[in-house]
Amino acid sequence: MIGRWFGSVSQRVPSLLYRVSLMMNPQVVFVLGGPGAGKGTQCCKIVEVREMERERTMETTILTLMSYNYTHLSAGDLLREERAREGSEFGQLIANYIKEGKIVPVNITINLLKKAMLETMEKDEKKFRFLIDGFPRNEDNLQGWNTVMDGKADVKFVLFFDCGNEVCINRCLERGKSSGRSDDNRESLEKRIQTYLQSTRPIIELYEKLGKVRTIDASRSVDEVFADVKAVLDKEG
Ligand code: UP5
Ligand code: MG
Repeated sequence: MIGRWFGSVSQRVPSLLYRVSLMMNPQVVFVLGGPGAGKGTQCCKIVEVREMERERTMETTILTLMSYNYTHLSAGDLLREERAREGSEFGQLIANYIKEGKIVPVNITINLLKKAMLETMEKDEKKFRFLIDGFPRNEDNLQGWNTVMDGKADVKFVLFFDCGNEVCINRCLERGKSSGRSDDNRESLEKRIQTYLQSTRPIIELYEKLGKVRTIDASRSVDEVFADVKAVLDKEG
């Protein structure tokens, strides 16, 4: 299906992995959780991880480098980039929605996500595994995904960072001292939490019923949370 997404790459001499990937849809993990639950932090760690396994033989030490080979796409980051893009017809709308903690209409978000996925795969055909961070956040998002991506990408599971509201708010307020984010203030955060509880939790519950949610207790330290994340990824592949 990747081949169906873009034609020009097929002109190159294909690697074995690329030839296999031609028969596969892009693989997607949705990463969900409240504002400040640590979605971005953990996704960065997943992308960065390079584990070194030592295998001692009689005379040599072989170092094996391993990585999960995911590309991190934060829907919020993509929207913030679009907000800042000169000439964007959606800049003001996105700014208003983010400040109010409301969910941007899906046609905007899905086009940004699809474009980012395509560009990633065009640059490197081996990159067809994506962590989609902060999406889908409501029914509208889910319908948009299903309409646009049906048959074009496979959702493997949902990584759910479960964290109490107060912890989430305090983390974002702390970050707000230096982040410059227009929504890292108490007023926006109260709204973001309400949106999360009313609109995003039902989406997580929906995936839960399908047996697709992997829940992580995200209230602990970054490293403790990441240990659980690794356990999930090692199991799921
Ligand atoms: N931190 C992280 N983990 C920690 C830990 N274990 N212990 C202690 N501190 C920890 O982390 C937040 C802060 O906490 C950081 O300072 C970090 O160091 C610390 P981060 O990893 O950034 O958390 P994250 O869950 O990513 O928080 P974020 O604020 O990004 O979550 P949101 O989901 O609210 O924000 P997002 O950028 O996804 O969306 C922003 C807005 O965009 C939305 O409110 C909405 O208006 C809009 N939007 C849409 O409309 N549609 C979309 O699809 C996506 C976004
Ligand atoms: Mg984030």
